[in-house]
Amino acid sequence: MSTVTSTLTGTVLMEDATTGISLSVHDGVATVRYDQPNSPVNTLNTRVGPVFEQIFARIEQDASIVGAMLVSGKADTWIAGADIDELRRVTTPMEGEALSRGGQQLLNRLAAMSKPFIAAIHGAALGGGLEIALACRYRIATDHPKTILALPEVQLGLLPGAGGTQRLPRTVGLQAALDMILTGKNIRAKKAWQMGIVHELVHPSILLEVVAKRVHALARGESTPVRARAHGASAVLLEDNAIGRKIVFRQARETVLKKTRGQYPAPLAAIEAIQAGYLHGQEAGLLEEARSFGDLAVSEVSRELVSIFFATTALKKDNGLPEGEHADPVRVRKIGVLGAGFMGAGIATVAVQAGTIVRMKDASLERVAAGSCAVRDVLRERVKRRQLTRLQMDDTLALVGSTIDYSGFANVDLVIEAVFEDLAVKHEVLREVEAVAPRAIFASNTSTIPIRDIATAAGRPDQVVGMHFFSPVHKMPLLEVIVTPETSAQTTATVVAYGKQIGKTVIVVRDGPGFYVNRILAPYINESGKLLDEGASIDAVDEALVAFGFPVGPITLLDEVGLDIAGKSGPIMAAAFGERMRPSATLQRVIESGRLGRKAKRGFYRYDEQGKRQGVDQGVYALTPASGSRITVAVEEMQRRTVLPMLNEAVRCLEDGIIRSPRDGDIGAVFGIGFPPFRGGPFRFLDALGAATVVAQLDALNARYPGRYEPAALLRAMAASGARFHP
Ligand code: 3H9
Repeated sequence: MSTVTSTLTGTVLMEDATTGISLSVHDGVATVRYDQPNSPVNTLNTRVGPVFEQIFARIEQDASIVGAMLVSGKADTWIAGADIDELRRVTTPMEGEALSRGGQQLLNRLAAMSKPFIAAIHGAALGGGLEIALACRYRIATDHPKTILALPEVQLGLLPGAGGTQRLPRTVGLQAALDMILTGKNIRAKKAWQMGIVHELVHPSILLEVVAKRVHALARGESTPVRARAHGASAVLLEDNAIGRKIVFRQARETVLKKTRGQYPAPLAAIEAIQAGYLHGQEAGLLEEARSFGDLAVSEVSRELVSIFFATTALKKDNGLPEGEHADPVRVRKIGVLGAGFMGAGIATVAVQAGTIVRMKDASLERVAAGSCAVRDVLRERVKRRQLTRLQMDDTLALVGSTIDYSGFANVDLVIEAVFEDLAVKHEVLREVEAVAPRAIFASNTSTIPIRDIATAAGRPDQVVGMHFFSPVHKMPLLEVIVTPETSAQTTATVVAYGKQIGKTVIVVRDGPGFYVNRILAPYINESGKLLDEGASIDAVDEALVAFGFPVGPITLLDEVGLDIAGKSGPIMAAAFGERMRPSATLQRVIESGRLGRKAKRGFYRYDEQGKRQGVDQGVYALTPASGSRITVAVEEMQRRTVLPMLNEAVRCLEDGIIRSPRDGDIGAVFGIGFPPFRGGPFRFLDALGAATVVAQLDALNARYPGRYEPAALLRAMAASGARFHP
C-alpha cells in the first residue's frame, strides 16, 4: 500500500473485488480508491466502466456525501491508461470505436457531476488515466518524481480516445496540448502545474488532507487557489482567434508530415479530432476522436508499436540469463571508465545521472579534462531544458572524478573500457585493471573485437563481458551485453541489472564478430555501397532507405559514425563471414582518399565549418568503379537489396544463437539502428512479408549476385513449413 493512501479511514460503502475499486466515506468526503488486483499498475479495462458508473451514481444520490476524490492504491502509478492488452484484442474498427465511445460517455458523466470530484494524483497518470483526471473538476498532484502525466497514445499508434483530444486543449491551450498529444511525452508534476494541467502541487504526505479540504471548499462554492497556467504572449495571440488557430493547425500538420513522412497516421488523426472540436464543438470532436480511435486500434502500425511496448516491458523483467536460471546481481555503486573520449565520457554521463560514482581515466590530463567537460555539457543542456536544476547538476558532477593513473579504482565494482580498438591495448588495460581492482567486473565497449579474444588475457575470465553502448550514449536507448562461454551468471546478471539502472533497454547476446547489431548492419551498409559501385547516386540511396522508415540513410550513417571506424570493422566482418560482408569498393576508396566523415567535415557529403551538411561531395563519384557514370535504380529495388540482407542476417544470428529470441532481435534493431518502429523490427517485418516471399526474393537476388543473398537455412525451413517467428 502506498504511503499516500495508508492514512485513509472511513466507512466502506462499496467494494468490488474483481476490479479493486472501492468507495468509502469520511466526514462527507467520498474516497474512490483504485487498486487493480494482480497487477503492478492500474489500467482501464471494460470491467471497470460499469463499476465507476455505479459509484458515480451512488455519490450523486447519497446526501451525506458532499464531494469525492479518486486515489490510487499503487505506490508508483495513479492510472496507466487503457489496458493495452485488451486493446490489442480489438479486431474491428467498430469495436475500437465502441470502446472509445464507452470511455467518453463515462468521462462525460464524471465531468457533469453536480458534486466536486477531485483527482488526487500520485504516480503516473497516463493516457486514459490523465483523461479521467481531466474530466475531474479539480486536480491536485504530488510534487514527486514518480508523478508524471502524459497522453502517450501516439507512441502506440493511437490517439487519446476518452476525450483527451477535447479536454486537454480546453485545459492548457491549443499549442501546449498539441505538443503533448503529438509527442506523447512525459510531463513532470511541477511542469504540469505550471502548464495548468493540475491546479495544485503538494507533498505526498499531505495529499489526502489537502484534497479533503478542497472537496469541502468546492462543495461550499468557495474559490480555490488559481492555477499557474502559463502561456507565452505570442501563443495566446495565435490560438485565441480562428485565423491564428488555422495557422497553428497548418504548422502542426506540416511538422508531423515532415517528421513521420506519412508513415504514422495517429498524430494526423489527433490533429483532425482536435480541430473538429474547435470548429464544431466538443461532441463533434469526440465523435471524430472515437471514429479514428477505432481505425487506428486495428492498424498494422499500432499492432507493431504495441508489440514493441510489450517486448520492452518484458525485457525490464529479464535477468539476462537462460530461462529458469538465477544469480544475485552485485549492486554497482562505483565504476571505473577507461578512456575519456566520446564514448567514455558518454558512459560516465549516464552512470553519474543514475547516481553511480565514476572514476574516469585517460592517458593525459588534457584528455580527462575534455571528458569531464563533455559530461558537464550534457548536464548543462538538461539544465537548459529544465530537466535538472543547477544544484542537481552540481551534485551529479561531483560524482565524476578523473585520473591519469588508477587511483580510486581499488573499490570499483565495474570497469568499462572505451579505449582504442586494438587487441593489444585492450589486453594491457585488462591486466592493469585486474591488478588494481580486485573485485571488479571488466566490461569492454568494443564494437569489433570478440570478447573471448579480450578475455584470453584475463586471470578472471568469468568476470569479463561486453557492454556495447551506442552513440551518443546519453540518447541511444540500447545496451548490448555480450557474454562468452566463460562469463559467469553473476557477471551477466550484474551488468544487465546495472544497464537497466542507467536507463537502458538491455539485450544479452552471444559473442561473435559484430555481435548482433553491427552484424546485421554490415550487409545492409555494404549492399548500399555496392549500389554506389554500380553508379547509383549517394542521395538517392539515402532517400530510398529514409522512405523505408530509417531515421537516416546508410551513407549518411557512415558519415556520422566515421569512415575510419567503418573501415576498421569491414575487414573483420569479411574475414568472418565472407562474400556477403565484403565492403564495397567505393567505401574502401573513399576511406583511402582520406575522407573521415562528418567529424572531419569531409565524407560522402560536404560539411561547412560548423559541421552543417552542404550536399553530396561530387568528388566521390570519380572514386566509384562506375567512374562517375550514373544509373537510376528503382526505390523498391534499392530497399530490397539493402534491407533483405539485414533481415537474412538477423535470422542467421537467431540460428547461430547470437540472439536469444526474435523479440531481442526486434528490439536490438529498433533501438540500436533505428529500424522503423512501425514495422516492429526485422522478425516482425519478416512475419508480415512471409518467409516464403522473402526466400523467393533472396534467391532471385542471389542468382544475380552470387554468395551475397543466400537465404539462411532457418528462413528456408520456415518458408517450407509456413511457420512464423512470432506467434
Ligand atoms: C490509452 O490509454 C487509450 C485511451 O486514451 C483511450 C481508451 C478508450 N496496459 O513498464 P512496467 C504492465 S492507451 C496494460 O514494467 P514501470 C506492463 O506490461 C494506454 N499493461 O513498469 C507490465 O506488465 P508485466 C496509454 C500495462 O514501473 C507491468 O504493467 N498508456 C499498462 O517501469 C509493469 O509495467 C500507456 O501507454 C497498460 N496501460 O512503468 C502507459 N501499463 O508485469 C504504458 C503497464 O506483465 N505504461 N502495463 O510485464 C507505461 O508507460 C509504464 O508501464 C508505466 C510503469 C510508466 C505505467
